[in-house]
Amino acid sequence: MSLKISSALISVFYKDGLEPLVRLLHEQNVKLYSTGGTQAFIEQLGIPVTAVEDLTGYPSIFGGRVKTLHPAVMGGILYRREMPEDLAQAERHQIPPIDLVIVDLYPFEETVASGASDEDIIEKIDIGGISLIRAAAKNYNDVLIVSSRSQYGDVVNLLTEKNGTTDLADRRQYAGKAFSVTSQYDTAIQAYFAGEQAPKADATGTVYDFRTMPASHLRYGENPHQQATFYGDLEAMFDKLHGKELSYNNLVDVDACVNLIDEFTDSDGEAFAIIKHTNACGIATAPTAKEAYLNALACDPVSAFGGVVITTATVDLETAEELNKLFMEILIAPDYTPEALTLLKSKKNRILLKRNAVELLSVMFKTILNGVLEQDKDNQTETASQFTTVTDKTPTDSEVRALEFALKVCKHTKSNTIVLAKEGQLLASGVGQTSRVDALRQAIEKAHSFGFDLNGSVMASDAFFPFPDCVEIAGNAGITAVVQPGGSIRDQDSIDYCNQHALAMVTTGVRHFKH
Ligand code: 93A
Repeated sequence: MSLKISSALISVFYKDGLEPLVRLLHEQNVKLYSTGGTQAFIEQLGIPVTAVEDLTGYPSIFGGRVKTLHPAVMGGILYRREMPEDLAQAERHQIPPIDLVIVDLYPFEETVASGASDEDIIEKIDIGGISLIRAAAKNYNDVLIVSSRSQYGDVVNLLTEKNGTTDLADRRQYAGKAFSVTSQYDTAIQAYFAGEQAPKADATGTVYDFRTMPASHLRYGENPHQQATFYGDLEAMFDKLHGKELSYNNLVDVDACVNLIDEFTDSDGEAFAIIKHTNACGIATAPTAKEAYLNALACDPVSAFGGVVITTATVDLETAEELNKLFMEILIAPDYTPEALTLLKSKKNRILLKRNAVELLSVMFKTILNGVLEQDKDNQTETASQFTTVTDKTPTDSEVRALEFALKVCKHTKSNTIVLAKEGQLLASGVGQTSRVDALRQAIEKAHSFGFDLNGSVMASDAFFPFPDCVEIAGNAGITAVVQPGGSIRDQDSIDYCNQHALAMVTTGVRHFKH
């Protein structure tokens, strides 16, 4: 049911970002109630606001421990608007309705992390705010709950679009978010009391709890005898325009595609990548989508069969005509022209995804032994300004661009890896080898088998060279520039070889293992 918001209670710890929402509510004639600090903030914006004390008839007491914990507040949120008994009681006790509750809780975790005293930490256990959130979320039938400052922007958009009204589906969605906020908050308090470290929040303050994420059961896991579930919001990430259900292995490859392609920006032109078993078997950048695709495909047209393809470009008809010749599992693009889409839909099982601008998780999890490993994603990419030339020969501008390109691909390829490239095109890579020499040999052999001349090409290595063997093999194959992290005690042996054979080498100081 669509409801107009007529009154709101605002009680927030951090006031930043609140102004646009308060201004919008004021414009939409919403009556505002607020607690001390928030009230002062709203007043200095020149917007009328009623103190919550005027609603309760009580001052804030016990050092602010009891501000909003009062039947007039809880009742105004919780009474059922469609129930005659509740309406009569609200009237008898003179309890006005509160249709919108906006809370930003005391920063408990931040206070713990700051090393504050036990006394200060306990004072930051929010009681009233949590109760407001739970009450409003419980009564989502009548009330909208905004339970974190991270939601202000979305709520402004919602209320602007719907002119100050909300639908039941909106309110239920925000109620779900609210219980996620309260459960994470309580988990942090529980962890504090148990003397444990609370689960780490990422930059957006999100603590990942799979139980609070939408779950989709997959047909099976990596193999048909394994059961599998995806936790997360796939529908937000992609619009599926065509094709069958995404499988477990599809999702793993889609993830690899997305992370790789995000290394490329508008300044690279259009980018196309073809992924097989999480590794790129083709990737290229070029001024046009078609050219980028053909160059990516040329890298290894054999492996490309049945691959997952991603691009930064809107897929147009001439590119779609080329793509249509390849048997691929999935194509991911920011958009498709209508003619391209019609053509690509001609293959029944081909999955076509339109990618939306949704943030990826900034952390990674992996189950091991009897626990879970968590780490930040490898979000660092070194470009020319972080390259240190360690050889007599300095790479040419074109080689530098090729080294930057190779390093981006290398970062997203299974270790041990060696990536061979020229400007804007992967020539070959050796992936997931137990020795770097094997990776290089594999790459050279592959490049030759697909007709590439490696003279003047460049090489990137995910980790340093413990011996000069790799640069020797590379030099013999015609490779002229190398990027690697550096840091081996035998670095000088590799550098000496490069100097004797006119190779350029740059180091980055950063290793990019991917296991
Ligand atoms: O100490 S409390 O648990 N007692 C309350 O009754 C109460 N009501 C709201 N803290 C309470 N709040 C919290 O106050 C809110 O969650 C918010 O973080 C903060 C806003 O206070 P002010 O508007 O005075 O800055």
